Amino acid sequence: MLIRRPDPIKPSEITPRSAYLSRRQLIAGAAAWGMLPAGAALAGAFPNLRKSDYKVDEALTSQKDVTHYNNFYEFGLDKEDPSANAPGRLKTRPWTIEVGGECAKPGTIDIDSFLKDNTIEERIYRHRCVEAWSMVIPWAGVPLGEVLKRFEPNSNAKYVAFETLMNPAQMPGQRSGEFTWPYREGLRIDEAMHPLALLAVGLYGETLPEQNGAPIRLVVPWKYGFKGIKSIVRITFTPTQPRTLWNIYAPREYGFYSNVNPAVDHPRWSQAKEHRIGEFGRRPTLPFNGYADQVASLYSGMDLKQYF
Ligand SMILES: Nc1nc2c(c(=O)[nH]1)N[C@H]1C(S)=C(S)[C@@H](COP(=O)(O)O)O[C@H]1N2
Ligand SMILES: [Mo]
Repeated sequence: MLIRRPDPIKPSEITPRSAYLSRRQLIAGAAAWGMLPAGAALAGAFPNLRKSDYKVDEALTSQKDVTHYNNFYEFGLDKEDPSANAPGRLKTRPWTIEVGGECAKPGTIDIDSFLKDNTIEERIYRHRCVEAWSMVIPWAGVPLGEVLKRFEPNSNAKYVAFETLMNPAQMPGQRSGEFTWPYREGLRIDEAMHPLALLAVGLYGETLPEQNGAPIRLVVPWKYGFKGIKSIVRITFTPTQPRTLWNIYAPREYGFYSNVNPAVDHPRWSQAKEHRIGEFGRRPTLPFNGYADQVASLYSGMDLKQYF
């Protein structure tokens, strides 16, 4: 994120939604007919995946780009590093999230029970990185607020803090002292409870690849991509605004709110336009990444230049 290099723009094909859906249905159908060994072939599928009304009428970014053009600094600084380094290194089982802090029922989320016990929704969201590139991604996940409510946050819970796994043996990037590890992020409690905020466990109908934050990560589509913390192991309800990795590293460049805002430039580059990966040229960036109708009221009365 901090290092600006020219975009390696590859002419990438767009996978039409119909193509990947039919592929998934083919796999499911084949498995149902006993033509595939149970388990393995279906390990990535969600038998309970439910289509949702959360979608955008824009071409999906190809599955190849979504899974090979990533930011996950625990596995290297280049866009190709996470797909090269995370699979095989990041151990995603067993996996739990510890939930605590200002709540009546602190507890643990076990990823396998979570996948069984929740309805997994497909949601097609715009994804706008602070570096001025963007994608359209079909996520699979569960609304964050529904999950948080089960732990009964109390009236001191003004914010929610998130942490990524801390494990330098699995995550070579954490051996560098450049950043304050583990990766940390946070939301105001009303942002966390907003129905658009998603805990994602998959994309393109398949289990989340390691490089995209397996087994469970945050997606907040009206904010810059770095708010979407990957491979979460801890969620804490807090009375005060949590520190975040990027805000600690460069507070002038990365604020706590980080709402997508074409009118507030990054100190080193414009945020007015974005490069949609797989397309030529640049398209204008929309306020709140196109979700203003749903979320602008969360910030009424706030000076968004000050609270960037
Ligand atoms: N733990 C962790 N989470 C992270 C990051 C990271 O380096 N480490 N990068 C962030 C940034 S800058 C972006 S743009 C998104 C990228 O998500 P994607 O690779 O699935 O597109 O993840 C965010 N979450
Ligand atoms: Mo990003």
